[in-house]
Formats: sequence, structure tokens, C-alpha cells
Amino acid sequence: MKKSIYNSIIKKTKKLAILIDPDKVDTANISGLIQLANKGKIDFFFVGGSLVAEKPEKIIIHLKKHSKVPVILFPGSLLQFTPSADAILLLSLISGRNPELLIGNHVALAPFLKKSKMQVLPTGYILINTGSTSSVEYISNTVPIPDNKTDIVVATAIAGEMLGLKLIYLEAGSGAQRSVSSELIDEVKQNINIPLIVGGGIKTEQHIKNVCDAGADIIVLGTVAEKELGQINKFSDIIHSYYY
Ligand code: 1GP
Repeated sequence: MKKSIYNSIIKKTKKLAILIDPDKVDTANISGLIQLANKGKIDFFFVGGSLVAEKPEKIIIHLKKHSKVPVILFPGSLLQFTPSADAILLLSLISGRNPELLIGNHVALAPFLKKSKMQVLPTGYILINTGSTSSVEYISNTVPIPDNKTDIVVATAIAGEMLGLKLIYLEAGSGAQRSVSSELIDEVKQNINIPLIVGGGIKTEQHIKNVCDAGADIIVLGTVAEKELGQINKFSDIIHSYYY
């Protein structure tokens, strides 16, 4: 694994990643996010989605042209692969039992990744059911772990780390009514030694404080950035006020 983006993740502040769905955001309406990025308010752009009709390439090239913030592909499927991003979250959906999302897609993608200059970030992706069916659940054909099954979530995260994955991602699903609970984040964080990404349904100042206090290292915001861009400046300041 090439180290530089990963090294920046493990540095001593919490990070804000903004999720960009190429179907919802285009080069004409992304200037506000680029301005925030250039003011140091955004640490990473994640680009991708569960079901994306628009190829992510155009938006990635635009982001890279106008800002220095690393662009990380967060692919919902192999169809979203493009070597134009700086890095890729190579997701293993370890909460599920769909072999394509545990190894099949990785085999198909490996020759392309090997040829590309992208940094590969092997990530244990854990889908949590916080009360509603997410797009990821439906599209991935996997069963998310119920959010009251703390022991299963923690064991899954530990297994991911033991398998050599470099990041754990707790995902409630984009637009989730409820984000992953503080208790669950805290339990997982106490049991792993790799960075923890948390996303899905985080949309208020209080949510941000809760997930930061509980131990999230990277906080992913998607829907709130699309709908209430004006809030991101404040949210970023909260996230960046935490030091380990
Ligand atoms: C990324 O799915 C999240 O993990 C983004 O979720 O759109 O609810 O912020 P939101």
C-alpha cells in the first residue's frame, strides 16, 4: 500500500470527508464545496454511490483541477472505477456474505489497480441497520448488522483488522434517519487499532459532536452537504477542534 494519504489519515486530528454522488452534483454546482476545500475545511472528497448513472470521472477531474484536497473513489460497483482519483477505498463488505463484495470484485479490479497510480486503501465496510433499508443494503444484496448487536459489529471490525484491512467504515447508509449510535462507535473504537470512518445520517452539530466524542476518525457527510452547504464550515470547525 502506498502510504501518503493513509499517513495523513492517521495524523492527530479528526478529518471531514465530503461524499459526492456524481448523479447529484455536477461541475456547475460544486464551486461552494471547492471554496471550502481550498480554505482547508474539507480533508477528503469521497466520490461514488450505491447506484450511479453518471461516470465519476468528469467530477473527479474537475475537483483535482480546482483543489488540492485528495479525491478518493468510494465505488458502489466496479462500473464506477476510474484511475483518475488519487486513491480508492477498496471496500470489503465484511458485514455481508456476498462473495463478490468480499473478494470477487477485488479480483476483477486488481489488474487495473496494479497498472494505475492510485493509492489503495483496504477498507472493512460494515453496514449497520439503524431502522430503515438503505440503498447499499438493497444493491449489495447483503443483510446489515442490527445496531443493537454490538458484539457482532465489534467482532466483525476486529476480524477486519486481523485480516489486514487498514480502515474500518461504519455505515448507516446515505440519508439514514438515524446515524450509527455513539455507543456502537465507542465499542468498535475501543477494540481496533486502525482508523474508524463513520457515515450515514449525520446532519446536525450534535450528531457531529457525538460521533467525534465516541471515536470516529473520519466523519463522512453527504446529504447535508447537498442540502445545507452553509452548515459545512461550522461542522468542519467542530471536527478539526479534536486532537488525539
Ligand atoms: C457515507 O452514506 C454516507 O458513508 C453519507 O451519508 O448522505 O446521510 O450523509 P449521508
